[in-house]
Amino acid sequence: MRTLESNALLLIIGVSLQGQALRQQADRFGILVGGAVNPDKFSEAPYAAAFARELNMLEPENVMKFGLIHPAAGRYDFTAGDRIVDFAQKNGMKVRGHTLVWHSQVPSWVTNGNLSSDQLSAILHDHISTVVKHYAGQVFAWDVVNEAFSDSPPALRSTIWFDTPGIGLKGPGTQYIEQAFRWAREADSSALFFYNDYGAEVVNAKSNAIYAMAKDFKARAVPLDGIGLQMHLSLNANLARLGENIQRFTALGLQVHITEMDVAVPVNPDGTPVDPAALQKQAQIYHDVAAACLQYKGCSAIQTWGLTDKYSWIPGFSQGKNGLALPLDENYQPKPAYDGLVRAFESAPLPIQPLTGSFEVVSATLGTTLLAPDSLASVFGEGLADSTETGGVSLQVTDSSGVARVASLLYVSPRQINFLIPADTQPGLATFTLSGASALSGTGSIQTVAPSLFAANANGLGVAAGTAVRVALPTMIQSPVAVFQCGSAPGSCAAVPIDLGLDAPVYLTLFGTGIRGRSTLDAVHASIGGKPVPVLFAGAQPQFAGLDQVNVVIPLELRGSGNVDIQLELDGRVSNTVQIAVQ
Ligand code: 9MR
Repeated sequence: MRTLESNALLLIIGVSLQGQALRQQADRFGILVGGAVNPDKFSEAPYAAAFARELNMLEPENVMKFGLIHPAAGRYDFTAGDRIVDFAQKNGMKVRGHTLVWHSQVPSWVTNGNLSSDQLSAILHDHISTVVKHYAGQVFAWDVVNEAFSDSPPALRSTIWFDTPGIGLKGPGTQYIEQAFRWAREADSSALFFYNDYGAEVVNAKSNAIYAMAKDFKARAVPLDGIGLQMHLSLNANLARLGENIQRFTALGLQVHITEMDVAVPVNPDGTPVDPAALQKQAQIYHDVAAACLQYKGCSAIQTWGLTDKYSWIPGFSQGKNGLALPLDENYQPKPAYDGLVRAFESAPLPIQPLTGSFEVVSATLGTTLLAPDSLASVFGEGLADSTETGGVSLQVTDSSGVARVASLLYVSPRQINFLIPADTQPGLATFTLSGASALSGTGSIQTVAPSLFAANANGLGVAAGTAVRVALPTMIQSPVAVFQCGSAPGSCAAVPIDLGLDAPVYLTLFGTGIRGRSTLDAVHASIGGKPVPVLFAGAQPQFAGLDQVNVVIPLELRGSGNVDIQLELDGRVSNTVQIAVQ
């Protein structure tokens, strides 16, 4: 059992996020942060180091595309893809596969082969089947179909796979896409299969068309697991309806991955930004995209199309007009865009995960089986957010008379919630119901107990029962001192002598539970060595929720009593006894 002391420590632990790489930030949220990679660059040490340090996911920028992985009829080349898988496995990263069905990078043996629909169908089936099977268990998610919709008005793009001549499924609508997903599922029963596109990031005509397809696929159990939002953006990106778009796809039970993010910056011939504020604007866009994703549990990956400005498709594609699109600069140094991502992670509320494992309610102070009104209790399990924020979790205690009360939560960590059992909870069996991402409940037996003083537990460990404060009249108050000292060895707690030699009373501040909210000062009595002593205060310890404090005076006539028992009494119930040494 955790002692109050360890709970107290937990209460003050703060988590410093300074200096964490993106992947550590992402791990806190259980999401993936990835980058498109070129395995030819692994030999460049800073490249490999930056990818391994920052990311927990890799996606081949090109090497798993049809033209490279299946360059001739009946010939597959997995070498480059396998190097990515190998690098990822060595560095604890996942691999996202890209892409099985796309109109671009189709090799000439397919495009110029004068192939019939039947032949194309057989080729595509074999392609999907062979590639997905090769990477089964190594590639956790695939862009099965890429960019199948044209832009405006959104319609199925005319491609070799759809209608020129197509695989024989050009109507109605998305049937050829459906077929590709079914072939993928046939090849791997556990990978996640995505539809990936650009220009469909926010709610617009194109994303509406994709949404309609996704809804139809879900309704008919076509094996579609997610939507990739590519996120090739400019500085003018309008992201106002990004969250809404992510929301509607995740509401279908689909995952959303941000798959290819970059933000192109117009550059001068010398490579500097045309707009001096461009990198800050870019940082805000990176922030806003990550923040939108982090808002939705189903948005489970944020990936950039590359990682460093040294290698990016943007300058070539724009004939040098744009560049600087990625989070690290050409020297692998973080740019404002990188800080924008970090800022999004740092300011997003952590998701509340359901507790897994046992739901065990234990008293934090009184012993494992005894739960008392107004005392501190804990729930232990796995999976709660790594946060001292209690927002999002609530705990209700329904007592034996059926009355439900909300407990005050003092602390929520990945494995522990500390809370106060509400003061009016009636004795008997109570049900504790935790609500967060999902509801969990357990039971515990509530008993009204005598006040309890903290002392060493049976192992000699624990928290001292009190501190003594000597008041030298008329005004001087000395610093409090512990009246117990407990070592780490069993039974090593000893009372620290309290010297009553001076002509001034000693106030003893006792800590425990079972007082607050259930008594008035008059109802609390204390005795030292069997003799009643004045009680000056009994109530909540103001700085520590859940802890009670009782202040008593050690009268001067107890001088020289030696080891004596101190005990509290409330409503006829007496506390445990703790020894002090009065000299
Ligand atoms: O970044 C890729 C570039 O190196 C290739 O030449 C290009 C054409 O195959 O593809 C680029 O990646 C694209 C991705 O596969 C699909 N979405 C758009 C990406 C940028 O064009």
